[in-house]
Amino acid sequence: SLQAVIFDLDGVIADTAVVHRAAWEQLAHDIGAPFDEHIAERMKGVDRRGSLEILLERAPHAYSEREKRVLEDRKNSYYVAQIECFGPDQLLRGARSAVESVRDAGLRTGLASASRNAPLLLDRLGIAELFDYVVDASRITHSKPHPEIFLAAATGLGVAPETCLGVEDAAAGVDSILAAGMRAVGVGDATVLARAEDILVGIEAFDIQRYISGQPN
Ligand code: B16
Ligand code: MG
Repeated sequence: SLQAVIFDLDGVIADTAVVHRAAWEQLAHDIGAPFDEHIAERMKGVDRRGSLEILLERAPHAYSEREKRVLEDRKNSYYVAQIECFGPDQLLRGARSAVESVRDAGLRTGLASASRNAPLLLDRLGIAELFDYVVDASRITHSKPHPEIFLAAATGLGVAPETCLGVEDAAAGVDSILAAGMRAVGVGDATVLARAEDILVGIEAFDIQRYISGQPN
């Protein structure tokens, strides 16, 4: 039976997917690399270096390891400048009550964000105390869609992966949840998240009772 729900952060709880995207788009502009919808979608849920590699696939020239680190830092500075002025208003509608409903149902709550800025963001949003366990992204070696981050969340919560439900807005994230042997709920575009057992238009539509009583479709 269901014991825990593990949430993604960017694009599920906080309205930051657009902020990451804008920061990458600015960096693309800086270095003269193309940027479009398809590239932005592929970057979702993927860690900082993985996202940079996607951007550099079509960059005008190759970059050394040292140069890549400079580019990552620059993107991060664009991102952090935006989230530093975040507050509870930047929670996606219904996010706080979704996490609270899981706790009220007697289940454990975890956070599996690839973002090394997650602790700062949780603090700014005022929801850090709602999670029983937050994965430290800096200790994860394989980016989503690898299952490592969701498995680390289950371990941290002290529950078996098959008793967990993961909630994600990115295709790479849904694949990571499924590869971890968990049930997956997608938030957002049904065509992108087709492999999830359930797809919600937004976290506002999250109803924990559906997953406690109902069997996967
Ligand atoms: P940072 P999530 C992911 O967070 C974002 O979706 C992705 O766009 C970002 O590149 C990644 O975190 C790393 O973020 O550069 O802040 O460490 O969706 O897993 O919560
Ligand atoms: Mg996300």
